[in-house]
Amino acid sequence: MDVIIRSALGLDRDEHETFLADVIAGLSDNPKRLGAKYFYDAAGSLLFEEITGLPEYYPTRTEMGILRRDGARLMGELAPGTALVEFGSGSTAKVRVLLDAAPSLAAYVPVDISAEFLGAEATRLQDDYPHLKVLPVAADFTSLFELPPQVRGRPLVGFFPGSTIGNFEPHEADAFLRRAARILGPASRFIVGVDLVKDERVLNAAYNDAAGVTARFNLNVLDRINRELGADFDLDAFAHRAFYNAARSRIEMHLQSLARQKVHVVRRAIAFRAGETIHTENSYKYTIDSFQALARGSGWSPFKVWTDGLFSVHALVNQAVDDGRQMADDR
Ligand code: SAH
Ligand code: AVI
Repeated sequence: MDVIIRSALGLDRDEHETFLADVIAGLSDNPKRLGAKYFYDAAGSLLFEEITGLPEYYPTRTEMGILRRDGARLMGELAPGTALVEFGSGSTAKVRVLLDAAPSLAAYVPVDISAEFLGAEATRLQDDYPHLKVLPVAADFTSLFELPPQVRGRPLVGFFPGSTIGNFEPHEADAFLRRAARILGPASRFIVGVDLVKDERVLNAAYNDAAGVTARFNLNVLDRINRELGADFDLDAFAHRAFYNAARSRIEMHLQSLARQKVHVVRRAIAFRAGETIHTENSYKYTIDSFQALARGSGWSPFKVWTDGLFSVHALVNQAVDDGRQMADDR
């Protein structure tokens, strides 16, 4: 399976150099921070898959339930030759439900930053759906990227499940939605999975599982920096911390230094105070109205939402074609 690698347009720096520059900049900042996209090397992708099966991590199970129940309705009627473009495809478990619900789809473009995992998943999917054109693209969706030439000119439906949109700051989510509208084009629709604000105990448990898998997922980013950038983080000297910040409607994940220590990244020494943290991820939770307001301001018209009370799946239509018209089944 050929994976098309599309680097960020306008940036001519090699991925390794960008990773190093981002790590040095983030660890030199106050408070220290690392971008959540760096969780996803091959090991991180496998750890995330393990998270999705944990009893405490409800988002995958609940979104799957909605897709199984309402998949055909949320795909709606498809013009001949329609292609589905998934942002952050991961294991492709969810798209299989949509492919089964909409067998007339002609092509599927999984887009993911975790290139090795993407290649393996795309091959598996192609074997299971031999009549579908599977066209994987390894790209960072925080920049503009090109779709494969085989889908240009086709009607496109975007799919962004898992509440990965929650890992963006609200202004980044706005920029992402605008970029997606540009990538998918004026006649497109977009299906977006969004986790909902809920009881803090449920949220805190989902990011502090008893088996410690989320802790391993969080710590893996330090392991990755050691492996790929020759750093000397002692993983036993950092602890996973995750908590719900109600004022900002987000789960925050941090790695806390258990002692005063120095870590070296290339030849740079980074000093940590005992108790100091590296902020590694936010996972924003929305209400149905707050997400629809965000979408409306970012180039998309919401026309339908499905929810089980814990999670929501939104169908949006590109404002470039919707032209302000109300859809018949407006919520
Ligand atoms: N869609 C799957 C996986 C969600 S995990 C699900 O719903 O279960 C988030 C996925 O997005 C991972 O596969 C990760 O590799 C990918 N990802 C994270 N940041 C990314 C980025 N900046 N560009 C492209 N893919 C990214
Ligand atoms: C991919 N993303 C939506 C997950 C989330 O819930 O924010 C990543 C994750 N982090 C810890 N557990 C899962």
